[in-house]
Amino acid sequence: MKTKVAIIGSGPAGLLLGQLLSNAGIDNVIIEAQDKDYILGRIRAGVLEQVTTDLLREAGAAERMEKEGLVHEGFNLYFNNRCERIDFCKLTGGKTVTVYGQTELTKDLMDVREAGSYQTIYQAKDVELHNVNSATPYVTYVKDGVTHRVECDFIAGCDGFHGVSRPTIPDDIRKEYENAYPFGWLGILADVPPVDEEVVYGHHEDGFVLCSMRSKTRSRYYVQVPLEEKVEDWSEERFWNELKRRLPDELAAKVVTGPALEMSIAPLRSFVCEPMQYGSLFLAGDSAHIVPPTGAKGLNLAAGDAKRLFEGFEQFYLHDNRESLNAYSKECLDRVWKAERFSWWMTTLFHKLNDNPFSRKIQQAELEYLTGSEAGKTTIAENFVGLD
Ligand code: FAS
Ligand code: PHB
Repeated sequence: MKTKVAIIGSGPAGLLLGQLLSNAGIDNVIIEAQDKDYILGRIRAGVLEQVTTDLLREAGAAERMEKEGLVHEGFNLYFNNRCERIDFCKLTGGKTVTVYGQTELTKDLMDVREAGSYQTIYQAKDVELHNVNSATPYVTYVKDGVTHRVECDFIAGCDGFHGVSRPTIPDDIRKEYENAYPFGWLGILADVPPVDEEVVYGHHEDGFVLCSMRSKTRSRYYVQVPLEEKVEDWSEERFWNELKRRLPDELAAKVVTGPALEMSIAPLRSFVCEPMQYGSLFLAGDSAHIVPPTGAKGLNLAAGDAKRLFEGFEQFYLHDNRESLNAYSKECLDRVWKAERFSWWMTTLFHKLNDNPFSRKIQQAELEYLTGSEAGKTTIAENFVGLD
């Protein structure tokens, strides 16, 4: 098989890039290790920045998001037994976020791709990238016991943190930056009405708590747990009791409990790979960077990479200009590191970091200062909705 751009991975980064390329008539194929159901079964992000919703519209995949997505103008911070609302719409001159599950976004993009003529190869095993530092790279994979070869001009590594693309950049070229956190997020998805109309971030002496949603009838909650916790040790009842214990009384009283559609523990990690490109290989999304979900940035960073990489391919194929592709990594990393900072900062602000009482007093003082200052609230707001 021959194509212009071989995309590894059918998550948000790969699907968004694939749709933008397809709409511009630039030939591409997506090579994905799993099947559709597996991908759609992963419960992940929920908050979309305007850059992501605009990109969904540009890709022609925004119809359901427009109907079902919940536009939010603010969110709430609970600490020291009080609530502070951050009106990020007012503080950023009108910017909003949209609550719409990554699962739904992924499904919408898969549906649009299937309606078009560009191919996704699912359950591709033993994917390997070859000759990436040349003008004639190619990809091999095994499907149904047969080895296939895809000749291409470029490879887009959209295969997530555990994919094969990033390690294809030679060790002496690739520099990785990492910060691991000694805790994770235990999440539950349940068909119960959300406790509040907006997202709630809670700072409690026993750990972080997050109240989010997927619709007005489906809620997504998280509690911070030690890294060694096992999800099988958490019954639904234990989860609901711990969630309510960490919320202020007036909010806990409003929690509607119910059976879990899904429960899982996600580890928290900050990670950046530099550079995000090597020869004809370009990394986009989690293959290049990971943020702790406290800043709701992961999916949005992936969308930003897909948009910027598409612009590079568009310049190359439609205007015979390689400069934009050459600048991809530098321009993405500037945006990525600012999102890494905000995600790290929100994580250190809201989570129980250690047993030292001093740490908690500092966190409380910082939250008091930030929410008592127009400048403090503005910095939270402009980062949460996404920097220009
Ligand atoms: P993805 O990981 O989504 O997609 C990569 C794709 O590549 C997958 O389909 C995978 O099967 C495929 N693949 C992997 N290896 C391959 C190979 N060798 N060959 C072919 N295909 C291969 N972000 C938020 O903003 N908020 C959250 O609450 C949040 N929660 C998360 C919870 C978890 C458990 C995880 C892991 C991530 C979470 N994220 C969250 C971040 C998440 O939303 C990512 O940022 C987002 O999925 C990034 O999309 P992609 O870069 O497309 O990577
Ligand atoms: C979610 O709805 O899953 C969500 C919301 C905000 C975050 C992370 C996850 O910071």
